[in-house]
Amino acid sequence: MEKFPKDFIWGTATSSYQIEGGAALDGKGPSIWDAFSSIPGKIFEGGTGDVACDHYHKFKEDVQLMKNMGVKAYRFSIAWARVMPTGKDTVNEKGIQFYSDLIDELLKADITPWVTLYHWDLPLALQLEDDGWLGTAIVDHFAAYANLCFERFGDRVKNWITLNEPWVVAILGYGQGVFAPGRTSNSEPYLAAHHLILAHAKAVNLYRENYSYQAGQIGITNNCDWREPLTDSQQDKAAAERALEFFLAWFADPIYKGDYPAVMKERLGERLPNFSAAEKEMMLGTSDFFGLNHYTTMYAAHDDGTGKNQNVYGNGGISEDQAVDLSLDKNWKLTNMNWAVVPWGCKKLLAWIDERYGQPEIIITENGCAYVDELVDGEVDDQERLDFYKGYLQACQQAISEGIKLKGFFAWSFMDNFEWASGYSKRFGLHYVDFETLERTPKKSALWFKDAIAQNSADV
Ligand code: GBH
Repeated sequence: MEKFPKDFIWGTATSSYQIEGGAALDGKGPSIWDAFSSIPGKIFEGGTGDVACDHYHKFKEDVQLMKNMGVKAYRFSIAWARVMPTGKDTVNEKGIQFYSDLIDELLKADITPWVTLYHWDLPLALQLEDDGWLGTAIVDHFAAYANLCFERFGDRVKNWITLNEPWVVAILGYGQGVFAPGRTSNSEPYLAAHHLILAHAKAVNLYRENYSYQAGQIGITNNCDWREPLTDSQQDKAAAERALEFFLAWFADPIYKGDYPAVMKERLGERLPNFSAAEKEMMLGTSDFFGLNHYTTMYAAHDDGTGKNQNVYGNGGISEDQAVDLSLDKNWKLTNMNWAVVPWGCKKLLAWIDERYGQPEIIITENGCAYVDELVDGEVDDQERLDFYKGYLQACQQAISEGIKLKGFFAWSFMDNFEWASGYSKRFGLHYVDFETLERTPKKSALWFKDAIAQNSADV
């Protein structure tokens, strides 16, 4: 049986708005997701995160369920507006207390906390007063908020992730408008992304300068789906490479190489902001590990202008900027999100990162799938999810055996939750949540994980 390295980090992940509820409790301020989900038509069947999984009240039970699974690490996010209701200045001590109690509960259960500072729930006040990620003020506000978290939690939290998936914030929030704050533009995504990267870099610099005594590590999590050339033609190979650059290198190049990819500069002209020399220096090397969220794969072909496949299958960012046509293979199995299950794409992406960024330590901070799960006689037989994880974890194992420095894997998600624009209609969890009673039940995949973790292998 093929084993993972001894110290492999087996974890599971969630985010604040998707699970906590308590949207206006104990002094929490509103976030852009509270506002966005209150607008009719934005969320499937009008779902909101007002209650979600009520993790705010049930966190002890949830930690116990994690402990039952034997996970070594738990990745969660802090709701900025819970600890700073207006996003700046005033601190909400009750909000601090909630996360402090959660951290203590995890440590008591021998589970290492991995904390994401920003998983999309920006304090609404910062959107209204400072234009959210479009304004420059956000960089300092984010750093001050990060500072508060390091100061209050850094004695116990040693693993920090500044931002979750800035690509999603920029493209879905400011390009396509399907996520908060719901704006549509072909230039704002590049501006928002610019401030996201600078905010990340400033927070990391601050952590390293002021909190080195805490002896923790800090990084960023980017998301990327694999892009496989549709044919062997030079044009399609170049299209796939370009698609990956517009997807992942957009955010990773500034951090690992000090600037945006050349292809983005060429194609975007003045819609892509410039970094000053001082900013480049501030950004360079600001990730102690390469955080990666990976879900799926698509074929990429050169878009010859006829746009035959263009955007039919999904979202490739602002596709006209890339001149890439995306498509799926008819033989690929699809999840309930219509995302294709292609484990070898995961391995190829890991190899691409390994090569382009000089063998960084990589952590898969999210991987998972939605299926139509049903609770029958107290059990959920989600064999498809189990097969999905088996496939992706075996691909991870192969990558490691080829020398790629993959250090950990967090399953998305610990439990079914508020799936953004899809509301409560998509289930990604290892635990089933009945959204009427809020009762949690481990799915078959959670039980499989328990064995996999115990044996430190995907071949169980
Ligand atoms: C993650 O993002 C989020 O971090 C998490 O909060 C969320 O619950 C989870 O995914 C599940 O959705 O639309 O066909 O072009 C996932 C990022 C980016 C992965 C887009 C899939 C698109 C396939 N996603 N990608 S398609």
